[in-house]
Amino acid sequence: MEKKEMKTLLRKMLLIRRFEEKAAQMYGLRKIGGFCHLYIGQEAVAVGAISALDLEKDYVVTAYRDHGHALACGISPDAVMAELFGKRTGCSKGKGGSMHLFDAGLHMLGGNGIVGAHIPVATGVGLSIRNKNEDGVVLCFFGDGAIHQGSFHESLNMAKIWGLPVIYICENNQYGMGTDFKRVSSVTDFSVMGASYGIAGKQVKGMDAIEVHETIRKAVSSIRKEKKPLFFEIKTYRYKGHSMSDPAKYRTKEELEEYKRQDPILLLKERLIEDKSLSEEGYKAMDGECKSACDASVKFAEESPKPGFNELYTDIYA
Ligand SMILES: Cc1ncc(C[n+]2csc(CCOP(=O)(O)OP(=O)(O)O)c2C)c(N)n1
Ligand SMILES: [Mg+2]
Repeated sequence: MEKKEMKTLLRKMLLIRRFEEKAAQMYGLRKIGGFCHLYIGQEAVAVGAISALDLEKDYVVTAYRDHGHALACGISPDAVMAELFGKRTGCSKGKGGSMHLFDAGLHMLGGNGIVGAHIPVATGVGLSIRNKNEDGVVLCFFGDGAIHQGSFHESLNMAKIWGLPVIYICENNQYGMGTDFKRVSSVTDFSVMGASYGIAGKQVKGMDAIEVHETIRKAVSSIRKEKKPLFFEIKTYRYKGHSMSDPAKYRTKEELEEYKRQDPILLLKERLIEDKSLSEEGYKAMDGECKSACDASVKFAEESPKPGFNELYTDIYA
């Protein structure tokens, strides 16, 4: 990968990190209602994978921990923050909130609150691509808690028999709401989970944005030719609780510190500094720009209008 591309990955991860810190602060100030699941620690997964797509023709579908995926798809920090604030200028017109970020134009098809329920939706997008004879690929992200849902297994079977261009990505951050995945899974190596459907799987180091990017880039180009689903377990870790109301007492401080030492932003920053593609000052400037963009997104959200009452009856699917 070229140095310029590596810097782009670093910048995107930093933007997500600073955005999430700001969102946490705004949640504490009660500017954000409802649920709010932060992505801090997992940035390399969304950034590495989504940067391997061509969003003119490819699609992203994800679960409720979706701020990082939305930003990685190119939804602006303004539109995401305004959505968290429930404002009319939000990417879902302020009617979706944190778990339902969406932008059809940017091919980011949500943001879904029900564990595992979006896996068949992503499979359906794959079917649509196949039926229209298009060239796109769907990235479907879900958690280690979702992999035991029937929807995952039914989807993989259909994707295989119909030859659908879907890459299923389990972001294994080691926990469901508070349960260690090893306590609730018959296997601890999820990469074997596609085997009974004839779908190849692989474990990927999710703290390394470049490794994630290279893996998904190769997968995308193979799917464009071969039209068959693939499955990856990307090992990652969330630094914060499951949602804002979780003090995360089910894990040790030592475990958390161990993962922070492999922080995806730190790793890539050090790599770029080591080979002299980035200076400490250059990094600080990049960080400053990301912080300013997130500060500006708060101002934008604060100043934006709330949806009007007439909005109660628009965009209703019935
Ligand atoms: C069908 C369903 N059951 C239960 C819940 C409540 N719930 C919300 S998140 C969650 C844990 C999911 O964990 P995982 O898939 O690992 O995702 P992560 O939060 O780690 O990103 C549960 C049980 C839900 N939203 N939907
Ligand atoms: Mg999880």
